[in-house]
Amino acid sequence: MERTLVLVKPDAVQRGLSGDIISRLEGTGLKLVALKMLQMDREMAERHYSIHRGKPFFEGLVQFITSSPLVAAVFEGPKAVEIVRKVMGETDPAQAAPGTIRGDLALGMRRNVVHGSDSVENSEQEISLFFSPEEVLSYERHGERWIIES
Ligand code: IDP
Ligand code: MG
Repeated sequence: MERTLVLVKPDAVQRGLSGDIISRLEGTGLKLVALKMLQMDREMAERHYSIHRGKPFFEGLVQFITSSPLVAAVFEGPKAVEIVRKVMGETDPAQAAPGTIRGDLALGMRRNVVHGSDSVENSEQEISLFFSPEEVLSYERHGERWIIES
């Protein structure tokens, strides 16, 4: 089953929006299979955002993401990557549709409250940076057949 990494970024934790963001994603029917709070260090941030190394916003991004604790989560389900990206909205909150997390809760490009993996290939690598295999749980959910079509 497809899995994706979600980060509730430091701005959202500081603003008390962690529960709202996790709740919006749970509401889709995707299954929450891992959750923790941590503060990223520079090495971890540079690894997580390695594809952006050399871009003008890279340094500011690393400083921001390491500035305060964040919440990391893994969601699982069919098309998990695509669905989380859709609920998050566009990277620039000014372009993000109303009803999306960024459209409703953010104003600025850097302080855009949430991260979600952008592809299935990247998601597995991103998950392994934040969680050991034992921390990503496998469990039966009550009422699964009302959520996932067979
Ligand atoms: P994504 O988070 O929607 O996948 P990416 O292009 O992967 O967007 O960029 C990673 C993060 O870097 C964004 O979420 C945002 O916080 C930050 N970022 C991207 N572009 C800019 C920019 O032009 N200025 C400032 N920050 C940016
Ligand atoms: Mg990205």
